Formats: sequence, structure tokens, C-alpha cells
Amino acid sequence: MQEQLKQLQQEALDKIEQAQELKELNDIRVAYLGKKGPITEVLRGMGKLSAEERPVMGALANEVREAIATAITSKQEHLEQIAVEQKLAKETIDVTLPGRPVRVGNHHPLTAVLEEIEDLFLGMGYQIAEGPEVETDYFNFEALNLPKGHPARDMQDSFYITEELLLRTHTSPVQARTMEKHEGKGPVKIICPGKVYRRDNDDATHSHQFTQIEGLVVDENIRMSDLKGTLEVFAKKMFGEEREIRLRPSFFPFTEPSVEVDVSCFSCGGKGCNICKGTGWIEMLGAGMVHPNVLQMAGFDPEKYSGFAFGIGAERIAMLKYGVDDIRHFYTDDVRFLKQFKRA
Ligand code: 2NM
Repeated sequence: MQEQLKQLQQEALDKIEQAQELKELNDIRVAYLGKKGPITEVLRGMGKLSAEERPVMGALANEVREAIATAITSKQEHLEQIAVEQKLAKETIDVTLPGRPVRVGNHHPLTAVLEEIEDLFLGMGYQIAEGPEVETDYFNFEALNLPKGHPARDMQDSFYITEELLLRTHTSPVQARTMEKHEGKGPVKIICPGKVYRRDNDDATHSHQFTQIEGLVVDENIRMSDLKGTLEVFAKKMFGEEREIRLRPSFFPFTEPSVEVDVSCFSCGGKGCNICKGTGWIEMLGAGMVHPNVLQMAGFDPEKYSGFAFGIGAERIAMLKYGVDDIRHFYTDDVRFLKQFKRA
């Protein structure tokens, strides 16, 4: 019986030694130490032994059981340790691998120009005013000294919705509305960015929808020199500190006097090149002193108040600044065009 137990122990230890998986180990535990296992069997047969033999055999059986159980526990820990190591090895992250590229978009060039212009004027104390794109005949024309019968009100030039409603042809109506809200008290200092609409055949330099930023300052003692200084700052900010501006007489119904403002050529510096068509100057925007009729209709006393206004075509500025040769590029959403305007 002693021999049998020794043999059982050796057999179990060999199997434990060879076990590769936790499941195998558990099978061994059940087979050798379980209720139907051989050790239990031996212990059960002890009743047939003599009183001297019994404790000796009992002690030996317990020793064998102990040895097998200890071997199983230690092998189990070993296998679990290996399992953890394999799992860690499999889940290792190589932190030196380069990341997956993230595709980053960029501002539309028109948005970029609009934001740059807005930042500049906000910095000079202007407020941004907005208004409806569907406008009344009164604010789009009448209040801006364009009375009924004026050629600029021609049905051919504007998108009329009804006799009294149309798509605004400029953002000046926003300025007329803002002046009205001030109830005759200055100062008014605003820029009005937004979409405007004109009935035009689209080509490289014309679009039936484009973007304007108009500026307006109304207060006591506003002079033409204020306008000139303001637009000089604008020209330098947009086209470089070395730029100069020049004013040429012009005509707009809502300003008197009216001017066209040129900027010295940023390409040749004024010597004359193909960008400025040999003149050294590039047309930048229109401006003038607000017509007394416009001030009066908006509730300001033209004897006490004066003002200047200017109208900037945002596409024109963007085309000059970025060398874009066709206004239609801004609206056709070709990503190959748009991708070229990523800011550093
Ligand atoms: C321009 C040129 C000159 C202008 C005038 C006004 C208002 F509402 F104050 F009368 N707003 N904008 C103006 C003046 C616009 O665009 C070329």
C-alpha cells in the first residue's frame, strides 16, 4: 500500500510537471485528489489495516495529498504568470509609431479676408452691424438719396421680389437702419459685412452675388482727413506697411464729395507693372462724405453732424491679396483652390 501511494505521488507529479494549461491542471486535481480519486480510495481502505499500521498509512496518505496539492498550486501560479506575460506581450503599444494624420480644414479665403478686415476695424473701435438680405425699397434706395426714378434703381439691375422688396444691392441699408436707431445722436461707428446681390452676367470679375464691407462714422466734426487716415491704415494692413493711397474724385448718390481710392501697387511699388497696368496704382474701394440728405432722412441734423462712409468689395480685396484671377473661384468650392489658403 505504501508502494502504491509513492507511485501515485510520482505519477501525479510527472503529469503536473508536463501540464501546459490550467484546464489540464484542474483535471489532474480532480483525478488525484477528488472524492473518487485513488488517494480517497486508499484512505477508505484503511479500515482493513491494523491499529499500528493505520496512523502510519494515514500520515503518508496526507503527505502525498499535500505534495500533490502543493505542486498543483505552484504549477498553477506558474501557468497564470505565463498567461499574463503573453497577454502583456500581445497588447504592447509601440508608442514610437507615428500617429495617423488628422485632416485639418482651413478658412475660405473670403472668410479669412473678412475676419482680417473685421479685426482691424474692431481694433479701431468700430462695431459690427448686420441686417436683412431681403430689403425694402426704402432702406435700399430711398433713404440713401436714390429717389424713385433714379437710374440705379432700374429693374434690370436688381433682383426685385415685389414692388417694395428686393435682394439688397449693397449693405448701406444696414447703415441707414443703424443711424435711425441712434435717434439723431452720435457717434455712429460701424462696419457692415454681408452678401449683396446685383443682376449681372457672371464672368471673371463680376458675380450676381458678392460680399461687401461698408464702413460708416457719424459724429460732430468728422472730416475728409478722418476718412483718408482711416483708409490709409486699411491699405497698409491689407497690402503692406509701405503702401500709399490716393483719392480721385468720383460720384455716388449717397456721398458728397465722393472718391475712388487707389493703393500704390504692392507688386512693383509704384513703378508700373502688369498688375497695376503700368499706372503704379490699383483701385481699392469707393468712399465719400455722407450726403446731408442721407443724414437728414436717418434723423441726424446735417448742420451739427457729418460723417464718412466707404464700401469695400471683399472678393476684390481677396483677389488682389491672393492673386486670384477669377471671382467665380470663390463660389465653385473646388478643394484644390481652397486648400491653397492654409494659414501658417
Ligand atoms: C460706397 C461708396 C461710398 C456708403 C454710404 C453709406 C451710407 F449709408 F452711410 F450712406 N454707406 N456706404 C458708401 C459710400 C459706399 O461703396 C462703394
